[in-house]
Amino acid sequence: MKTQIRSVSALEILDSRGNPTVRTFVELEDGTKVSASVPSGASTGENEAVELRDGGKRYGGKGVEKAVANVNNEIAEAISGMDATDQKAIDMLMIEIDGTENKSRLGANAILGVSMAVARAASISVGLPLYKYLGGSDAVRVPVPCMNIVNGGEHADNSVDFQEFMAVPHGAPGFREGLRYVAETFHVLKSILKSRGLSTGVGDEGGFAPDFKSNEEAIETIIEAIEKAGYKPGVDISIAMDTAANSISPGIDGNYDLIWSGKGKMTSDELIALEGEWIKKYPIILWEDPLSEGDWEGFRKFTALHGNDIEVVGDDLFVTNTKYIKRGIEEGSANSALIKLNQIGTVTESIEAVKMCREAGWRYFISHRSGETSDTFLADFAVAMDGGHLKTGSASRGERIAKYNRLLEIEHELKGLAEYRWK
Ligand code: 2PG
Ligand code: MG
Repeated sequence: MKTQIRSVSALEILDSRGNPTVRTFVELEDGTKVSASVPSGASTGENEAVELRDGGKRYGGKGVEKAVANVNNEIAEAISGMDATDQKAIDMLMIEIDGTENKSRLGANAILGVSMAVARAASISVGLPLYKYLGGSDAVRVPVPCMNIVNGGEHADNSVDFQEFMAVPHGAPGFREGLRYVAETFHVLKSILKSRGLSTGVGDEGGFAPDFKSNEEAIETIIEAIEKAGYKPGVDISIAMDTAANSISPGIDGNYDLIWSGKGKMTSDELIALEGEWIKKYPIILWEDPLSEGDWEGFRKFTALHGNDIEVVGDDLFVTNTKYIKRGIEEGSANSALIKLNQIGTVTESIEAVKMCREAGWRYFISHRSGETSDTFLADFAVAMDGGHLKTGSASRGERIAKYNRLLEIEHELKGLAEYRWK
Protein backbone atom coordinates (compact mmCIF):
# COMPACT_ATOMS: atom_id res chain seq x y z
CA MET A 1 0.00 0.00 0.00
CA LYS A 2 1.54 3.29 -1.07
CA THR A 3 0.34 5.26 1.96
CA GLN A 4 1.82 2.79 4.43
CA ILE A 5 4.31 4.37 6.83
CA ARG A 6 7.84 3.16 6.13
CA SER A 7 9.76 5.23 8.67
CA VAL A 8 9.38 7.90 11.33
CA SER A 9 12.20 9.93 12.86
CA ALA A 10 12.87 13.28 14.51
CA LEU A 11 15.50 15.95 14.95
CA GLU A 12 16.03 18.71 17.50
CA ILE A 13 15.83 22.10 15.73
CA LEU A 14 15.38 25.70 16.95
CA ASP A 15 12.20 27.75 17.07
CA SER A 16 11.81 31.48 16.42
CA ARG A 17 12.99 32.32 19.95
CA GLY A 18 16.08 30.19 19.58
CA ASN A 19 14.73 27.45 21.82
CA PRO A 20 14.83 23.79 20.86
CA THR A 21 11.79 22.17 19.29
CA VAL A 22 11.02 18.96 17.41
CA ARG A 23 11.08 18.43 13.64
CA THR A 24 9.61 15.09 12.62
CA PHE A 25 10.12 13.14 9.39
CA VAL A 26 7.68 10.62 7.99
CA GLU A 27 8.36 8.47 4.95
CA LEU A 28 5.76 6.38 3.14
CA GLU A 29 6.08 3.24 1.04
CA ASP A 30 5.60 5.22 -2.18
CA GLY A 31 8.70 7.29 -1.33
CA THR A 32 6.83 10.39 -0.10
CA LYS A 33 9.03 12.01 2.56
CA VAL A 34 7.92 15.03 4.57
CA SER A 35 8.71 16.89 7.74
CA ALA A 36 6.67 18.90 10.24
CA SER A 37 7.85 21.21 13.03
CA VAL A 38 6.22 21.89 16.37
CA PRO A 39 5.58 25.40 17.81
CA SER A 40 5.88 26.45 21.45
CA GLY A 41 4.02 29.00 23.60
CA ALA A 42 5.17 31.50 26.23
CA SER A 43 1.89 32.45 27.86
CA THR A 44 0.69 28.93 28.42
CA GLY A 45 -2.39 27.53 30.13
CA GLU A 46 -2.00 25.26 33.17
CA ASN A 47 -3.88 22.44 31.47
CA GLU A 48 -2.03 22.39 28.16
CA ALA A 49 -0.61 19.12 26.90
CA VAL A 50 2.97 18.90 28.17
CA GLU A 51 6.01 19.82 26.09
CA LEU A 52 8.68 17.38 27.14
CA ARG A 53 11.90 19.25 27.97
CA ASP A 54 15.15 17.58 29.01
CA GLY A 55 16.11 19.75 31.99
CA GLY A 56 19.81 19.87 32.89
CA LYS A 57 22.36 22.21 31.36
CA ARG A 58 21.84 22.01 27.62
CA TYR A 59 19.85 24.98 26.32
CA GLY A 60 19.07 26.02 29.88
CA GLY A 61 17.07 22.84 30.39
CA LYS A 62 14.95 23.37 27.26
CA GLY A 63 16.50 20.64 25.10
CA VAL A 64 14.11 18.17 23.47
CA GLU A 65 16.40 15.16 23.04
CA LYS A 66 14.03 12.99 25.08
CA ALA A 67 11.05 13.90 22.90
CA VAL A 68 13.17 13.23 19.79
CA ALA A 69 14.18 9.83 21.20
CA ASN A 70 10.54 9.02 21.91
CA VAL A 71 9.70 9.64 18.25
CA ASN A 72 12.71 7.66 17.03
CA ASN A 73 11.98 4.70 19.27
CA GLU A 74 8.56 4.08 20.81
CA ILE A 75 6.43 6.05 18.38
CA ALA A 76 8.30 4.89 15.28
CA GLU A 77 7.96 1.28 16.39
CA ALA A 78 4.27 1.63 17.12
CA ILE A 79 3.10 3.34 13.94
CA SER A 80 5.45 2.01 11.26
CA GLY A 81 3.41 -0.07 8.85
CA MET A 82 0.17 1.80 9.60
CA ASP A 83 -1.77 3.58 6.88
CA ALA A 84 -0.99 7.32 6.94
CA THR A 85 -4.52 8.12 5.76
CA ASP A 86 -5.81 6.66 9.01
CA GLN A 87 -5.02 9.81 10.99
CA LYS A 88 -7.41 9.05 13.80
CA ALA A 89 -6.10 5.54 14.46
CA ILE A 90 -2.51 6.80 14.48
CA ASP A 91 -3.28 9.71 16.82
CA MET A 92 -5.30 7.50 19.16
CA LEU A 93 -2.55 4.89 19.28
CA MET A 94 0.01 7.54 20.25
CA ILE A 95 -2.31 8.78 23.00
CA GLU A 96 -2.76 5.22 24.21
CA ILE A 97 0.93 4.36 24.37
CA ASP A 98 1.68 7.68 26.05
CA GLY A 99 -0.79 6.61 28.70
CA THR A 100 -1.14 9.95 30.54
CA GLU A 101 -3.92 12.56 30.61
CA ASN A 102 -1.68 15.31 29.27
CA LYS A 103 0.83 13.54 27.02
CA SER A 104 3.57 14.11 29.56
CA ARG A 105 5.31 10.77 29.14
CA LEU A 106 6.13 10.84 25.41
CA GLY A 107 5.65 14.62 25.17
CA ALA A 108 3.02 16.54 23.21
CA ASN A 109 5.91 17.91 21.15
CA ALA A 110 6.85 14.36 20.12
CA ILE A 111 3.26 13.32 19.41
CA LEU A 112 2.14 16.46 17.55
CA GLY A 113 5.13 16.48 15.20
CA VAL A 114 4.27 12.95 14.11
CA SER A 115 0.57 13.74 13.84
CA MET A 116 1.21 16.74 11.58
CA ALA A 117 3.79 14.93 9.45
CA VAL A 118 1.44 11.96 8.96
CA ALA A 119 -1.31 14.29 7.67
CA ARG A 120 1.10 16.05 5.35
CA ALA A 121 2.56 12.81 3.98
CA ALA A 122 -0.89 11.35 3.37
CA SER A 123 -2.05 14.49 1.57
CA ILE A 124 0.91 14.38 -0.80
CA SER A 125 0.57 10.69 -1.39
CA VAL A 126 -3.11 10.96 -2.34
CA GLY A 127 -2.40 14.01 -4.47
CA LEU A 128 -4.31 16.68 -2.56
CA PRO A 129 -3.16 19.98 -1.08
CA LEU A 130 -3.15 19.69 2.73
CA TYR A 131 -6.12 22.06 3.16
CA LYS A 132 -8.26 19.89 0.87
CA TYR A 133 -7.02 16.67 2.38
CA LEU A 134 -8.06 17.84 5.87
CA GLY A 135 -11.06 19.96 4.90
CA GLY A 136 -12.57 18.28 1.84
CA SER A 137 -13.57 19.95 -1.40
CA ASP A 138 -15.64 22.55 0.51
CA ALA A 139 -12.49 24.04 2.03
CA VAL A 140 -12.46 27.28 0.05
CA ARG A 141 -12.65 29.99 2.71
CA VAL A 142 -9.36 31.81 3.23
CA PRO A 143 -9.29 33.24 6.77
CA VAL A 144 -9.31 36.91 7.72
CA PRO A 145 -5.77 37.57 9.01
CA CYS A 146 -5.91 38.99 12.55
CA MET A 147 -2.54 40.70 12.48
CA ASN A 148 -0.91 41.25 15.84
CA ILE A 149 0.72 44.65 15.29
CA VAL A 150 1.42 45.62 18.91
CA ASN A 151 2.90 43.09 21.33
CA GLY A 152 2.82 43.39 25.10
CA GLY A 153 2.55 41.19 28.19
CA GLU A 154 4.85 38.20 28.12
CA HIS A 155 5.64 38.65 24.43
CA ALA A 156 7.62 41.86 24.84
CA ASP A 157 9.72 43.83 27.31
CA ASN A 158 7.58 46.95 27.36
CA SER A 159 4.97 48.79 29.40
CA VAL A 160 1.86 47.27 27.79
CA ASP A 161 -0.27 44.88 29.87
CA PHE A 162 -2.45 43.41 27.15
CA GLN A 163 -0.54 40.83 25.17
CA GLU A 164 -1.96 41.31 21.67
CA PHE A 165 -3.49 44.13 19.64
CA MET A 166 -4.63 42.70 16.32
CA ALA A 167 -5.73 44.57 13.20
CA VAL A 168 -8.56 42.68 11.51
CA PRO A 169 -9.29 43.55 7.86
CA HIS A 170 -12.78 42.04 7.69
CA GLY A 171 -13.95 44.74 5.27
CA ALA A 172 -11.52 43.73 2.53
CA PRO A 173 -12.81 41.99 -0.59
CA GLY A 174 -10.42 39.03 -0.29
CA PHE A 175 -7.43 37.65 1.60
CA ARG A 176 -4.77 39.25 -0.60
CA GLU A 177 -6.35 42.65 -0.17
CA GLY A 178 -6.97 42.10 3.54
CA LEU A 179 -3.34 41.22 4.08
CA ARG A 180 -2.37 44.38 2.19
CA TYR A 181 -4.68 46.55 4.34
CA VAL A 182 -3.06 45.39 7.57
CA ALA A 183 0.52 45.23 6.24
CA GLU A 184 0.11 48.87 5.12
CA THR A 185 -1.26 49.75 8.54
CA PHE A 186 1.76 48.05 10.13
CA HIS A 187 4.12 50.24 8.08
CA VAL A 188 2.19 53.43 8.86
CA LEU A 189 2.25 52.50 12.54
CA LYS A 190 6.02 52.16 12.30
CA SER A 191 6.38 55.67 10.93
CA ILE A 192 4.10 57.10 13.63
CA LEU A 193 6.16 55.42 16.34
CA LYS A 194 9.37 56.68 14.78
CA SER A 195 8.08 60.24 14.57
CA ARG A 196 7.30 60.11 18.30
CA GLY A 197 10.68 58.77 19.23
CA LEU A 198 9.18 55.42 20.26
CA SER A 199 10.94 52.12 19.63
CA THR A 200 10.16 50.25 16.42
CA GLY A 201 11.76 47.02 17.64
CA VAL A 202 9.41 44.05 17.51
CA GLY A 203 8.21 41.46 20.01
CA ASP A 204 7.96 37.69 19.74
CA GLU A 205 5.15 37.74 17.19
CA GLY A 206 6.59 40.54 15.07
CA GLY A 207 4.39 43.38 16.36
CA PHE A 208 5.89 46.61 17.64
CA ALA A 209 6.67 46.71 21.33
CA PRO A 210 7.30 50.30 22.41
CA ASP A 211 6.93 51.70 25.91
CA PHE A 212 3.59 53.42 25.47
CA LYS A 213 2.53 55.67 28.35
CA SER A 214 -0.61 53.59 28.80
CA ASN A 215 -2.51 50.67 27.32
CA GLU A 216 -4.95 53.23 25.85
CA GLU A 217 -2.16 54.96 23.98
CA ALA A 218 -1.40 51.64 22.26
CA ILE A 219 -4.91 51.14 20.90
CA GLU A 220 -5.34 54.82 20.02
CA THR A 221 -2.10 54.83 18.05
CA ILE A 222 -3.26 51.75 16.15
CA ILE A 223 -6.53 53.46 15.26
CA GLU A 224 -4.59 56.50 14.09
CA ALA A 225 -2.45 54.21 11.91
CA ILE A 226 -5.53 52.56 10.40
CA GLU A 227 -6.90 55.99 9.45
CA LYS A 228 -3.59 57.32 8.16
CA ALA A 229 -3.26 54.22 5.99
CA GLY A 230 -6.56 55.25 4.38
CA TYR A 231 -8.93 52.77 6.04
CA LYS A 232 -12.05 53.20 8.15
CA PRO A 233 -11.77 51.78 11.66
CA GLY A 234 -14.67 49.43 12.32
CA VAL A 235 -15.58 49.23 8.63
CA ASP A 236 -12.44 48.15 6.80
CA ILE A 237 -10.33 47.18 9.78
CA SER A 238 -11.43 46.43 13.34
CA ILE A 239 -9.42 45.45 16.37
CA ALA A 240 -9.09 42.13 18.19
CA MET A 241 -7.57 41.96 21.66
CA ASP A 242 -5.89 39.23 23.65
CA THR A 243 -5.43 40.19 27.28
CA ALA A 244 -3.81 36.78 27.95
CA ALA A 245 -5.06 37.53 31.46
CA ASN A 246 -3.16 34.65 33.06
CA SER A 247 -0.11 36.87 32.67
CA ILE A 248 -1.66 39.62 34.79
CA SER A 249 -3.09 37.22 37.34
CA PRO A 250 -0.14 35.82 39.25
CA GLY A 251 -2.23 33.12 40.93
CA ILE A 252 -4.37 32.70 37.76
CA ASP A 253 -7.22 32.97 40.26
CA GLY A 254 -9.03 36.10 39.19
CA ASN A 255 -6.94 38.64 41.11
CA TYR A 256 -5.25 40.93 38.65
CA ASP A 257 -2.20 43.15 38.66
CA LEU A 258 -1.31 45.41 35.72
CA ILE A 259 2.35 44.68 36.25
CA TRP A 260 3.84 45.97 33.02
CA SER A 261 2.26 49.42 33.05
CA GLY A 262 2.58 49.59 36.82
CA LYS A 263 -1.08 50.61 37.05
CA GLY A 264 -1.64 48.29 40.00
CA LYS A 265 -4.06 45.69 41.25
CA MET A 266 -7.61 45.09 40.02
CA THR A 267 -10.49 42.81 40.90
CA SER A 268 -12.16 40.69 38.25
CA ASP A 269 -15.10 43.13 38.12
CA GLU A 270 -12.76 46.08 37.68
CA LEU A 271 -10.94 44.39 34.81
CA ILE A 272 -14.27 43.53 33.17
CA ALA A 273 -15.33 47.17 33.55
CA LEU A 274 -12.08 48.44 32.01
CA GLU A 275 -12.39 46.08 29.05
CA GLY A 276 -16.06 46.99 28.72
CA GLU A 277 -15.13 50.67 28.42
CA TRP A 278 -12.76 49.80 25.61
CA ILE A 279 -15.44 47.81 23.80
CA LYS A 280 -17.73 50.86 23.98
CA LYS A 281 -15.08 53.30 22.88
CA TYR A 282 -13.06 51.43 20.25
CA PRO A 283 -13.94 49.29 17.20
CA ILE A 284 -13.25 45.97 18.91
CA ILE A 285 -14.80 42.83 17.42
CA LEU A 286 -13.07 40.06 19.32
CA TRP A 287 -11.64 39.67 22.81
CA GLU A 288 -9.54 36.68 23.79
CA ASP A 289 -8.78 35.65 27.38
CA PRO A 290 -10.21 38.83 28.92
CA LEU A 291 -9.93 37.01 32.28
CA SER A 292 -7.58 34.37 33.64
CA GLU A 293 -8.17 30.65 33.38
CA GLY A 294 -9.13 30.37 37.05
CA ASP A 295 -11.82 33.03 36.63
CA TRP A 296 -14.69 31.06 35.04
CA GLU A 297 -17.18 33.32 36.77
CA GLY A 298 -15.51 36.42 35.32
CA PHE A 299 -15.65 34.86 31.85
CA ARG A 300 -19.35 34.14 32.32
CA LYS A 301 -20.04 37.75 33.33
CA PHE A 302 -17.96 39.14 30.47
CA THR A 303 -19.77 36.94 27.94
CA ALA A 304 -23.18 37.85 29.34
CA LEU A 305 -22.30 41.52 28.83
CA HIS A 306 -20.58 41.36 25.44
CA GLY A 307 -21.23 37.97 23.87
CA ASN A 308 -23.98 39.33 21.61
CA ASP A 309 -21.76 42.05 20.22
CA ILE A 310 -18.29 40.59 19.94
CA GLU A 311 -16.51 37.25 19.74
CA VAL A 312 -15.35 36.16 23.21
CA VAL A 313 -12.54 33.64 22.89
CA GLY A 314 -11.22 31.25 25.52
CA ASP A 315 -7.57 30.34 25.05
CA ASP A 316 -5.85 29.35 28.31
CA LEU A 317 -9.34 28.69 29.68
CA PHE A 318 -10.02 25.87 27.19
CA VAL A 319 -6.54 24.83 25.96
CA THR A 320 -8.15 23.33 22.80
CA ASN A 321 -9.47 20.56 25.04
CA THR A 322 -13.07 19.36 24.55
CA LYS A 323 -13.32 18.70 28.28
CA TYR A 324 -13.00 22.42 29.06
CA ILE A 325 -14.81 23.65 25.93
CA LYS A 326 -17.79 21.50 26.96
CA ARG A 327 -17.85 23.15 30.38
CA GLY A 328 -17.58 26.56 28.70
CA ILE A 329 -20.56 25.79 26.48
CA GLU A 330 -22.62 24.64 29.46
CA GLU A 331 -21.73 27.69 31.54
CA GLY A 332 -21.81 30.33 28.79
CA SER A 333 -18.18 31.23 29.50
CA ALA A 334 -17.41 32.41 25.96
CA ASN A 335 -18.74 32.04 22.42
CA SER A 336 -15.53 30.90 20.75
CA ALA A 337 -12.45 28.79 21.46
CA LEU A 338 -8.90 29.38 20.40
CA ILE A 339 -7.51 26.37 18.56
CA LYS A 340 -3.80 25.68 18.99
CA LEU A 341 -2.58 22.31 17.78
CA ASN A 342 0.16 21.95 20.37
CA GLN A 343 -2.12 22.84 23.27
CA ILE A 344 -3.85 19.49 22.82
CA GLY A 345 -1.17 17.61 20.88
CA THR A 346 -2.79 15.87 17.91
CA VAL A 347 -4.46 16.89 14.65
CA THR A 348 -7.43 14.62 15.41
CA GLU A 349 -8.18 16.18 18.80
CA SER A 350 -7.82 19.69 17.36
CA ILE A 351 -10.43 18.82 14.75
CA GLU A 352 -12.68 17.40 17.47
CA ALA A 353 -12.43 20.69 19.37
CA VAL A 354 -13.46 22.55 16.20
CA LYS A 355 -16.41 20.20 15.72
CA MET A 356 -17.61 20.73 19.27
CA CYS A 357 -17.55 24.50 18.75
CA ARG A 358 -19.42 24.23 15.46
CA GLU A 359 -22.12 22.05 16.97
CA ALA A 360 -22.68 24.54 19.79
CA GLY A 361 -22.96 27.44 17.33
CA TRP A 362 -19.66 28.80 18.62
CA ARG A 363 -16.86 30.22 16.55
CA TYR A 364 -13.29 28.96 16.73
CA PHE A 365 -10.14 30.93 16.13
CA ILE A 366 -7.13 29.13 14.65
CA SER A 367 -3.83 30.23 16.16
CA HIS A 368 -0.06 29.98 15.95
CA ARG A 369 2.19 30.08 19.07
CA SER A 370 4.56 32.86 20.05
CA GLY A 371 7.44 30.44 19.43
CA GLU A 372 7.09 29.21 15.83
CA THR A 373 9.02 27.71 12.95
CA SER A 374 8.71 28.28 9.21
CA ASP A 375 6.32 25.31 8.96
CA THR A 376 3.13 26.43 7.19
CA PHE A 377 0.84 23.62 8.39
CA LEU A 378 -1.28 26.17 10.25
CA ALA A 379 -2.24 28.03 7.06
CA ASP A 380 -3.65 24.90 5.43
CA PHE A 381 -5.26 23.84 8.69
CA ALA A 382 -7.07 27.19 9.00
CA VAL A 383 -8.51 26.90 5.48
CA ALA A 384 -9.47 23.27 6.12
CA MET A 385 -11.33 24.16 9.33
CA ASP A 386 -13.31 26.92 7.59
CA GLY A 387 -13.41 29.13 10.69
CA GLY A 388 -13.15 32.45 8.84
CA HIS A 389 -10.18 33.89 10.73
CA LEU A 390 -6.73 33.05 12.05
CA LYS A 391 -3.96 34.70 13.97
CA THR A 392 -0.39 34.18 12.93
CA GLY A 393 1.46 37.31 13.98
CA SER A 394 2.56 40.48 12.32
CA ALA A 395 3.91 41.64 8.97
CA SER A 396 7.43 40.85 10.11
CA ARG A 397 9.50 37.82 11.17
CA GLY A 398 9.87 35.04 8.63
CA GLU A 399 8.06 32.40 10.67
CA ARG A 400 4.89 34.56 10.62
CA ILE A 401 5.23 35.66 6.97
CA ALA A 402 5.64 32.03 5.87
CA LYS A 403 2.02 31.34 6.91
CA TYR A 404 0.67 34.49 5.25
CA ASN A 405 2.52 33.63 2.04
CA ARG A 406 1.09 30.11 2.09
CA LEU A 407 -2.41 31.59 2.44
CA LEU A 408 -1.74 33.84 -0.56
CA GLU A 409 -0.75 30.71 -2.48
CA ILE A 410 -3.92 28.89 -1.44
CA GLU A 411 -6.15 31.80 -2.43
CA HIS A 412 -4.35 31.99 -5.76
CA GLU A 413 -4.75 28.25 -6.32
CA LEU A 414 -8.49 28.41 -5.53
CA LYS A 415 -8.94 31.16 -8.14
CA GLY A 416 -12.56 32.33 -8.31
CA LEU A 417 -13.66 29.71 -5.78
CA ALA A 418 -11.90 31.37 -2.85
CA GLU A 419 -14.21 32.91 -0.25
CA TYR A 420 -13.40 35.58 2.32
CA ARG A 421 -15.84 36.58 5.01
CA TRP A 422 -15.66 37.17 8.72
CA LYS A 423 -18.78 35.18 9.54
C1 2PG B 1 -1.75 33.38 22.79
C2 2PG B 1 -0.51 32.86 22.11
C3 2PG B 1 -0.42 33.05 20.64
P1 2PG B 1 1.53 31.89 23.35
O1 2PG B 1 -1.75 33.67 23.99
O2 2PG B 1 -2.80 33.44 22.19
O3 2PG B 1 -0.53 34.35 20.21
O4 2PG B 1 0.65 33.12 22.79
O5 2PG B 1 1.90 31.06 22.17
O6 2PG B 1 2.72 32.54 24.01
O7 2PG B 1 0.67 31.16 24.31
MG1 MG C 1 -4.09 33.91 23.89
